[in-house]
Amino acid sequence: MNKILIIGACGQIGTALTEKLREDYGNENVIASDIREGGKEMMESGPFEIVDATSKERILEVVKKHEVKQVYLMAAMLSATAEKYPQKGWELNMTSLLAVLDLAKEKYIDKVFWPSSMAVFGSTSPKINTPQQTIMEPTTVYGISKVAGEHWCNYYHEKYGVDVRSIRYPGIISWKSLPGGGTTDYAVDIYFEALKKGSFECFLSEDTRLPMMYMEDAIDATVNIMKANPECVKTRTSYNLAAISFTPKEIAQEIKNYIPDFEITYKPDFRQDIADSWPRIIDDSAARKDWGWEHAYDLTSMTKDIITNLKKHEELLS
Ligand code: AKB
Repeated sequence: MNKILIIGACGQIGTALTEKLREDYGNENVIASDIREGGKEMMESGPFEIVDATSKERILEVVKKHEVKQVYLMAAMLSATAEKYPQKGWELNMTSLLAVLDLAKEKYIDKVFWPSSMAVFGSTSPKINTPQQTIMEPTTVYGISKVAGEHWCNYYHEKYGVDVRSIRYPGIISWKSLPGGGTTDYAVDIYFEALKKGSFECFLSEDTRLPMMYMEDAIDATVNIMKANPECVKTRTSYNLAAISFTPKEIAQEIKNYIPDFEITYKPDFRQDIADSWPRIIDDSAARKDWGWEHAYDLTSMTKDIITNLKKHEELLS
C-alpha cells in the first residue's frame, strides 16, 4: 500500500479527509500531521506527526519514516485571516506548496493533492457561471497565493512531470469540524448559533450569494480526483468545483423549517468586500466531464443532515 500523508489534518477539511482516507485505505496507511495535536479521534485512530508545513526537511523526514507516496497538503491560511496577516499568509501558503512540489520533483513522493479556491477569481471575473478559464485578478492575499500556487502546480507538472491534482473549493459547510478565518464561515456558524441561541448576526449582507458545498461532497471530489486516471486530469492548474449557491437569507429560511423562531440580523464587516469580489455561481463542467464530478447535496438536504447530526451530538453545541 502506498502510504498517504495529510498535512494540515486538524483543519476543517483535513479532519474529514483523514477520517475518510483512514476508512478507505486503513488507519495505519494514513499519516495525519499538523502543527499541533488534534482531537482524540484523530490521535487515536492512526499515526500522527507534528509537522510545520513550511519545513521541507520535516516533511521529508516524515515521508521517509512512513514510506509515504501521496501527500494531501491541506494547511493554509484562509481569506479573512490572510488579509490581517498578509506576509504570514503568503509564507504559509506558498512555502508549503513549493516544499511538497519539490519533494515530488525529487521523486520522494508520487502524487500530490493541493486545494485551490474560488478566491482565485476577483471583481473582474464573470460572476455568473464563472468559467474554468477566465480573467483571474484576485483582490485578496489568499486569492493571490492560490492563483500563484495553481501556476506552480502546472509548471511542476509540465516541466518535471509531477502528478499534482487540484480543485478550487467553494465555501465548505460542515458540522463535525469547524472552519477558521474564511469569508464563507458564516454558513457553518449559523447552524451552531441557531441551535444554541435561536439567533445569528451575519457578517455578510442578506443577498450575498456565494458558491458553497457540503463537506461530504467536498471529500468525495477530493478523493475522486486523486483516484482518476492521469489522462483524465487534463487541467493541472486547478478545476472549478461547484454544488450549490445561496444567500444568508436563503440559508436562514431553510433553518426556519426546523427552528421557526430563528432570527437573523446583518452586520457586514470587511469580509463583505471579499465576498463581493467572488463569483455567485461557478461553471464546473470541466470537472464533471474530465473525471466525473457530481455533487449529491443541495441546500435542503444539507440543512436536514446538519441539523439532525447536531441534535444527536449536543456536546458540539456547548
Ligand atoms: C474562505 O472563505 O476563505 C474559504 C475559501 C472560499 O476558500 N472558505
